[in-house]
Amino acid sequence: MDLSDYKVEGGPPSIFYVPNFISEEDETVLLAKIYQAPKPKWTVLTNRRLQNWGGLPHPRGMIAEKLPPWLKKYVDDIAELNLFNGKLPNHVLVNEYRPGQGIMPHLDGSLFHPTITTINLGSHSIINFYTPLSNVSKEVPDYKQRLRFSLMLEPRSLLVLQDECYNNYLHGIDETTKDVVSESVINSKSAHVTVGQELDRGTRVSLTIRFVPRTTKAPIRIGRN
Ligand SMILES: O=C(O)CCC(=O)C(=O)O
Repeated sequence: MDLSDYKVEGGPPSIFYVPNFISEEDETVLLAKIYQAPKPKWTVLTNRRLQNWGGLPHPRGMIAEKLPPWLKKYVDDIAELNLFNGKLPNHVLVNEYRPGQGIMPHLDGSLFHPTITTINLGSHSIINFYTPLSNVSKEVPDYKQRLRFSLMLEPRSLLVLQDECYNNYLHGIDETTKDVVSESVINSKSAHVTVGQELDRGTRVSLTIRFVPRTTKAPIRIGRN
């Protein structure tokens, strides 16, 4: 697959959106495996729940764990795209969002190589990108004003964000049960939606596949110097 065929124009470099990156069958298997994970594998937050696979990223290094074969298969597919400077992706964050849930605008930060790859499962979602906050020190951010562009994410699609898009733009997902496709959605054509279209959110599960450069074999004593 030549990722350059899937470049999204109209935003900062570099964004790639690949519809139908995985099949419906693969999606069913992945969702089944995720929901078969034992209950303690889930970290429950107020507005979503998540699973970490490959280890728990930490500033002092991630204690790397082997990825299970059902997940490794897709991590290997992503590895073939050569997005991590010759390194192989080693971490998968699974996020589950029920209708009405989302994630506050944020940057992913320095624990990761500056490339995010996300496989989307279940429901669609719309991810928004905002200008960074650094130049407006004490203001309470008005995210409506800071919105620069959005991307529609269909189930089974792959999203790749790199470079300026990773480093400079905050990304977030609104806590809503219904999305209305706006002019800000820069990939509407390739994601098969039109401006004004209303879409009810279902449960979306995302697999964020990344490379954590700093790994360690020794146990980390969290909270100690
Ligand atoms: O679910 C997504 O696509 C976004 C996840 C995300 O931004 C994160 O976990 O930091």
